Amino acid sequence: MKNLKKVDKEVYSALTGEIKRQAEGLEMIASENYVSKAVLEALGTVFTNKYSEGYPGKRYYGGQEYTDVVENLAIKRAKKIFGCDHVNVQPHSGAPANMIAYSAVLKPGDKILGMDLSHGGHLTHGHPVTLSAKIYKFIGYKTESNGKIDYEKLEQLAIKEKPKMILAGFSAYSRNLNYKKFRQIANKVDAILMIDIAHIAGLIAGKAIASPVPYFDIVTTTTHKTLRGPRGGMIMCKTKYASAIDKSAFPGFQGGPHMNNVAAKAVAFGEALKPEFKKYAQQMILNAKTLEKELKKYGFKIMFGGTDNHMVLVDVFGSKGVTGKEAEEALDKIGITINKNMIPDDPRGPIDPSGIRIGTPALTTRGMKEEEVRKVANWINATIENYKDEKVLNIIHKEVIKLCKKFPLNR
Ligand code: DSN
Repeated sequence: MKNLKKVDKEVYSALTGEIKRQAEGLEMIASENYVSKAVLEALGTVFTNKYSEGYPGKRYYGGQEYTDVVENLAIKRAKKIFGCDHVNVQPHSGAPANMIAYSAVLKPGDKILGMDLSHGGHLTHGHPVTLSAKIYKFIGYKTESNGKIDYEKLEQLAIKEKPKMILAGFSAYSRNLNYKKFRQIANKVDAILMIDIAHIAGLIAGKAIASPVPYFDIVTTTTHKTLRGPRGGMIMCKTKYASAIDKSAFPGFQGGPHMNNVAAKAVAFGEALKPEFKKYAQQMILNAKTLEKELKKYGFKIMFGGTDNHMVLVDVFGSKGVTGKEAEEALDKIGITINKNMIPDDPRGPIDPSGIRIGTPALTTRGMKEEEVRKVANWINATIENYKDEKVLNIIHKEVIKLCKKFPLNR
C-alpha cells in the first residue's frame, strides 16, 4: 500500500489499525467474515472506474468487453452453486436487493407477511423505520416459545390477511425453516413466495443445510456473511420473474453496477464451488453447536432452543443480569466482537436489549474448530460474569490475542 501511505496518511493509518484489529481480535458478529486475498485483489481493481449500466451484451455505454466477462462469470458460477433459473448479481447489498425484489412484483400498498424483527427477522422485512414499510403493508409472524414457527398458525394468518407476498428469512434466527410448508401456504393463498437467505447462503452453497431455491419464487441474499464474498447483494428467481427483477434493479432502483464488486463476487463464487467450501460450511455449524452446548453449560439461556446454523442468540440479561450492551462492551475489551440483539418480545429496547448474537463464520475461516470454540465460550462466560473487573478482562484479552496469533488470517 505504498501509494496510499504516501498520498493519504490518515486513511492509511486507519487502515493499518483495522488490519491489526482484525488480525488480533476474534470476529464473532454472525454476519461478518474474512474474504480471501484473491477477493480483496479483485475488489481493489480498475473495474471500479467503469460504468456498465445494463446487462452483459446489452449495455448503455461502450467499452464493456471485460466487464461482460466478469459479470457472466459471476452469473454462471452463482447458477452452478444454487441451481437457480435466473440470477442478478448487480444489487449493491442486501437491503437494496430486498427493495428491488419487492418493487419488481408488488405495488405500493400491497401486503407482505414477514418475520417479526425481535423474533429474528430483518429491518428490511417490515420494520416501520424503513422505506419499504412506508410503501408496503407488512404483517409480522412470530416464533413459538419452543423457538419454532407454528406453520398452522402461519397458514391461518395468511388466510386471514391474504398477503400478496409471503417472506421467509432472518438475520438473528438460528433454526432451519420448513421450505415445503412455506410453499404450501403460499400456494393456498396464491401469494408470491420470497426468501432472504443473506445469513445462510454459505451454508446452502456448501450443502450443509437444505436449499430453499427449488421452493421459492424469489431468493435474495448478500454475498458476504457465510458466503465469504465481497459486501454485495444478489437476487435469484424463477424464469417467470427474471425480466421484472432485472428491470427493477436497473433502471428501476440502481444505476451502474459496481463492477469491481461484481468481479470479486465472481472470484468468491469460484471459491464456494471448491470442495473445501463444503467442509467450511459444515464446520461453521459444528462450531455454533459447540458454542450453544458450552454456553448452556455455563447457565446461558439460548433463544429458539438452540441452533441449526452458524449463530446463537443468547439472553444474557435473563441468564446473568448483564444487558446486551454491557456484554458487547465487555467482550469488545477482550477482543471478541459480537453485537447486542433483541430477543423475542424483548422487555428491553433495541439500544440496550437483553440479548447478544454470536456467530462462527469468521473464526471458522481462521481454521478454528470445536476445541478453540470451547475456550472461546469459557472466555465469553468469564467476561460476562466479571464485566466490571478490568483486571480479569485484561488477562482474558491476552489469551484471545495468543489464540488469534495461532490462527493467522492467511487465505
Ligand atoms: N447487518 C446484517 C446483520 O448483521 O445481520 C444484516 O443486515
